[in-house]
Amino acid sequence: MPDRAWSWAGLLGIMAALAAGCGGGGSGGGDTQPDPSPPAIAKAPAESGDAQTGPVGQSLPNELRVVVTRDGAPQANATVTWSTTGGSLDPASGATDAAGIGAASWTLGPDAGAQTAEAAVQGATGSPVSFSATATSVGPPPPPPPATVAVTLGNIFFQSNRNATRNPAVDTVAVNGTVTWTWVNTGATEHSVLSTGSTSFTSSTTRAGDGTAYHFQFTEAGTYTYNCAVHGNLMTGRIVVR
Ligand SMILES: [Cu+2]
Repeated sequence: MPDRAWSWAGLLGIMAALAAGCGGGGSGGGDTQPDPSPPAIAKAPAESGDAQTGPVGQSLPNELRVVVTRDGAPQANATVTWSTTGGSLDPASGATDAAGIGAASWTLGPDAGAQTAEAAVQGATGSPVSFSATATSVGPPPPPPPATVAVTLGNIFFQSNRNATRNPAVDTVAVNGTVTWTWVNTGATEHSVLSTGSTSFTSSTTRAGDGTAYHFQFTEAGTYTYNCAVHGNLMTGRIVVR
């Protein structure tokens, strides 16, 4: 990376020049210049990123921002060191821009509650600047939908075996999961599972017979509605695949 190498060389040069300047001022003879004022660091006046709230272990939406000045003027290329008791800051150390702004992205640590981060500039008035954030705990992820779902087909209804919803019977199944409709106490009455939605699946034939079953594997996420070819919207159901 030639760019990076050049930039490090430049930084070292600036640091060497500063060191030489200090030494010269101290040991020099007659015409001493007044010591330069120390730099000052403070939270950026706008959008400092202080007091954000976010889930533990995740990056806060806004960067933390400080402004470094000297005698009231923005100081570019000041090295800001970022630290936190939990989590991480990116970058751990960075230079201020032309407006004197230094910024870092804060990924919160694993513990819920108040967390703090600091920005420091060596020798600067007001250093370190302290930021706070509130980390919220993350609940367990919702359980995945089941891989198999059973629906009872009766006279004259569809009913979810899982949650007892009926006309419509509403079920959720995992992608690649299988739904089984079983004819229960239907006697000689014919029924079917007829796909009716714009996202469709393969309908069953129209048939009678207790214990008859129809299976369909849903390989694509979506919402699938159905009714019965014989009884229409007198018996309905819906399958959500996700
Ligand atoms: Cu029917």
